[in-house]
Amino acid sequence: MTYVRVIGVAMLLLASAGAYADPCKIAIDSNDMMQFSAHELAVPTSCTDVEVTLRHAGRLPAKVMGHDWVLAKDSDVSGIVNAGLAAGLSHGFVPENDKRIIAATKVVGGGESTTVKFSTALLLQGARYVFFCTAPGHSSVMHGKFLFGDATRVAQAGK
Ligand SMILES: [Cu+2]
Repeated sequence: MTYVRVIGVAMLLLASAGAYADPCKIAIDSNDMMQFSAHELAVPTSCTDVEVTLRHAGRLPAKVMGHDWVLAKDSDVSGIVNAGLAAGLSHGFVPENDKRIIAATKVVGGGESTTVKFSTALLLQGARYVFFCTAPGHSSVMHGKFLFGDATRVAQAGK
């Protein structure tokens, strides 16, 4: 039963990831309505590196509806968002050299995409990670869970 559900979710993930068959490479879309295409992302613990590609399927420019993809611990999100606001658009709403940030893309506008690659060496299996957009006001809607391993929780969330 669990096995079947895991396969179902895996197929959904593959479908949303398009050409990516590698489970260590994730694609996520965003749009002009301040939305990510997924609220939960998962990579297996066998991934030593993870590559995340953020696409913006909308039309609005980055300064109006720009999005980025930032990964951090749940408890660090609000601190990073506030520091990102202070950093401003010229820094992609991401504070420089901030140790709390596990990974961050640049900000993209409509029709653009960007990719970030990061090591999983610092990720702990079972710890709570959150991905979010640091553009002003976006993180309350544009956020989701990032799971390192733990396929059971992924299967449950996929229902
Ligand atoms: Cu955004």
